[in-house]
Amino acid sequence: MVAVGRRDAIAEPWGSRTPYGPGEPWPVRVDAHLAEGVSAEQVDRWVPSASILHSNGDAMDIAVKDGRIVGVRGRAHDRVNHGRLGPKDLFGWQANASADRLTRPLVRENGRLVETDWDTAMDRVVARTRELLDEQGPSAIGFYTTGQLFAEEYYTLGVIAHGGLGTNHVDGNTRLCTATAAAALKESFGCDGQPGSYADIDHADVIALFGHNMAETQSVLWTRVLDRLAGPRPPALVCVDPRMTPVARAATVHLAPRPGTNVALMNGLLHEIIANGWVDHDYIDAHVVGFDELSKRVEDYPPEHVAEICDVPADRIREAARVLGTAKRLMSTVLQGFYQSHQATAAAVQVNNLHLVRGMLGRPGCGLLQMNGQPSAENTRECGADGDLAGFRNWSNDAHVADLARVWNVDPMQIPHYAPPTHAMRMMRYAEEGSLRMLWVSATNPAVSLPELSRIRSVLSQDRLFLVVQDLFLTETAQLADVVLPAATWGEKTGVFTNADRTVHLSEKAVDPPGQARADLDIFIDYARRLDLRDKDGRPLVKWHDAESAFEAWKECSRGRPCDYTGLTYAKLRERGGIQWPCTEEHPDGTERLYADGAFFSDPEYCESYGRDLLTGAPFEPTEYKALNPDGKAMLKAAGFLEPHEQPGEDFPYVLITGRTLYHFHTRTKTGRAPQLQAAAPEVWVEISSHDANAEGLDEGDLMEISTPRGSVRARLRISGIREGVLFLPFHYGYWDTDAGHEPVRAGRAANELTLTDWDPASKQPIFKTAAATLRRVTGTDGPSPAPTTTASAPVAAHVPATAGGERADAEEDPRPSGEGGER
Ligand SMILES: Nc1nc2c(c(=O)[nH]1)N[C@H]1C(S)=C(S)[C@@H](COP(=O)(O)OP(=O)(O)OC[C@H]3O[C@@H](n4cnc5c(=O)[nH]c(N)nc54)[C@H](O)[C@@H]3O)O[C@H]1N2
Ligand SMILES: Nc1nc2c(c(=O)[nH]1)N[C@H]1C(S)=C(S)[C@@H](COP(=O)(O)OP(=O)(O)OC[C@H]3O[C@@H](n4cnc5c(=O)[nH]c(N)nc54)[C@H](O)[C@@H]3O)O[C@H]1N2
Ligand SMILES: [Mo]
Repeated sequence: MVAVGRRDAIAEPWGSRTPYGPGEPWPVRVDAHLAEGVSAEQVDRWVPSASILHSNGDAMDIAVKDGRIVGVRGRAHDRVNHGRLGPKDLFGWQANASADRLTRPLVRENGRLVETDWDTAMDRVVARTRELLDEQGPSAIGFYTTGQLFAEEYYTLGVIAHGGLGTNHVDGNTRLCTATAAAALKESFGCDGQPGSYADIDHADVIALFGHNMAETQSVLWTRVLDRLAGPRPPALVCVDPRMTPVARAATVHLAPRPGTNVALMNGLLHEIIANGWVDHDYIDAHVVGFDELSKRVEDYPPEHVAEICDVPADRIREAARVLGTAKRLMSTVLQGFYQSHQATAAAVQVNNLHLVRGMLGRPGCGLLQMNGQPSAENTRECGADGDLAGFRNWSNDAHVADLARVWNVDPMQIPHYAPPTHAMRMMRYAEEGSLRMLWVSATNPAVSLPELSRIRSVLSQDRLFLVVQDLFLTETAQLADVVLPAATWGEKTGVFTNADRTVHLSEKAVDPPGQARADLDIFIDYARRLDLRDKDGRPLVKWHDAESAFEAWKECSRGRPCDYTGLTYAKLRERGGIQWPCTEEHPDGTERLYADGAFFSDPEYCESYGRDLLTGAPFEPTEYKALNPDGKAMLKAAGFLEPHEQPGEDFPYVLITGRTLYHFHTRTKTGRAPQLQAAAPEVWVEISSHDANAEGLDEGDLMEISTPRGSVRARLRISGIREGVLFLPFHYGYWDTDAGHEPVRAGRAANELTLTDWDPASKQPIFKTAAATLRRVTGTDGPSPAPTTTASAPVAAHVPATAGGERADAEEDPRPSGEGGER
């Protein structure tokens, strides 16, 4: 019998190895952490859920004792994690019970936010909505939501905004996150939806990660990769990232390009693959259009030329191309190193092209994941809360609009489709200019997460903008609001959400929310009722009253569409754990891989989008699409490389990139309140290469000021394995310090003080990962910087103490496959 192990889950985030070979099932290992002094026997109930602090969808049971959450345990039999949990999964839940949760609505009186009751707060929101509808029409009102609510909530919000008010100004922070994933999938396959499956890791002989630090951002998925690497016949690993991430350290080939040159690099790889004939012509002939154009375009990108653009050795490009080109089962993932960098969609599409020219789709091991980041970003997109039409319907296809109008029982003209949905950055512009007068922000913290914060602060704090913020805490954004609505969160409400490989999990209410906090779904439904929104027969527009009835409504809307949920029920999800869409009567167990039969969702009458010009972003007309792709095949789309807009020069000699660390989630409203996580990465830092540190005479721990044309930030220096000429800042640290009980720290700490207002023309995703910057020393070092040592920020110097969590970070590892996973 195998022994139950324990680990310090901060010091050993990925835990111990359970090696396995190609085609074998990934062994179970059930991870758990319970509050100090609580044992598993003392737990009253285990409530099924999944992690909400990344897109991986790690299935877990929430431990409840005396009406409080006291810990979590991985679910052994769930397809996603086979029981494993990462550091944020294990410790993040503690934020729920934080003493500073919002417990009552707040309204602004004489410039100050004061507590009030729900009637007063909601009546203010409704009164302002009515005034604006009367005076200016629906375009005065915008909704800015998230990738962290549940599908039922997005669907309801989409119905209210599109079908009820009729505004086109609806978007999510998914615009900052996975707009490019959606855009790239639409370009290549005519529709959103991840083709691959996490189980492709079990079968692949080559795994390629493009701008994706999976070790830190989907830590359990990385555990799966590590277990393959530790087993017989391990896969080769290709990593494209300018930092020495844990992925880069484990890679067979690591390409560290100059930031913003992904398109050139991808074209170089495709050049080699096509030139060497590593191409599946039968697959292309049967299922793909556009090969001639692509071949011609990449002719201009021989390795020597690409080596110059990207500053990567030509031979390493050849080596990577050989690994990718000769793979028998290639799995690829793409994330923010592509999506938030220059030419985002054009670059991400080249990864799709790689899979299409090699015929690597729809078979075990041939997974393609244009990853999501947030736990429910897929739902924001499929339910239409990012402005797209619900059910991946096509806003420029009148038949799709009419069909949605039928589902909602409204007039098709009620649903705005005169222009592409307004993207978040455009909404900010409209607010700045004064045409947008009310903005309802739910579950996102734009005063920290949007680029160029000095501008965002001034937009959001204008008197003429009526700002509603729905959150758990009095965040930097909530501080600027006219009305603050206290929300319930994960563990306190019920709903489904869908991870990056289309796995749907049910997350059930385990405990009551604090004070008067309410589920986001209840808040949206209440708004619709108070506004008295009606369908065309005079019946209430929103016909559901709780999570399960909302889910049933969403299922009907998804019927017949690619993201078909009609085969799912709460009862089935409760019994079985995660199931992948499409799930229908015909496919009751869900669908592991899309496009297994080479049939795509790209038929002109069915597709979600007619695509865009990758360089200008101009939407294509239906006629252009039909001419290009009359038979609904997959589409290869070529793109030339363009130089990034903001280049380093004399005054700003470095390229600044921003991103994440393993222990924190975004603006830290949750992880900053979990003691183990906060202690592991307590303060902001800046990374530099040892070459640049030596050249500038800088030491580990020096206090630096980093500046761009937009502003400056102070941070302690970490000398790391990052490439020369590049600086990295984590974007987690806003200007309110959770540790210090919400006393304002200082404005100059958030990475987004420095980033620029610029976005990808096709996906409209802001560019967080290329800006020109400079730095100067403010004071010398009095010890190492606070950056973790276990991650991409690992120090070059030997004297930095290793990051560890101690006793309070103790987690159990139970390798018995029969370990209670809470199901079956
Ligand atoms: N621990 C943790 N996990 C998370 C989150 C979190 O906040 N914390 N957030 C979740 C969310 S919403 C998201 S979107 C994902 C994001 O997950 P990732 O995309 O993996 O995370 P990032 O750190 O934003 O960026 C990944 C890498 O891009 C590299 N990069 C920067 N510029 C370039 C470039 O021009 N080219 C290339 N090739 N690479 C570049 C950076 O060096 C960085 O290592 O993580 C999810 N998981
Ligand atoms: N410089 C830079 N900026 C970036 C990025 C980067 O890499 N670099 N990454 C971008 C990306 S990919 C993302 S996803 C964004 C993330 O940016 P944000 O969305 O702004 O970050 P979060 O801290 O996750 O904010 C979520 C908010 O929702 C609240 N919340 C949590 N659960 C609930 C709930 O159930 N209901 C309600 N009503 N509220 C809830 C939390 O308290 C928190 O305030 O940042 C983007 N900004
Ligand atoms: Mo994200």
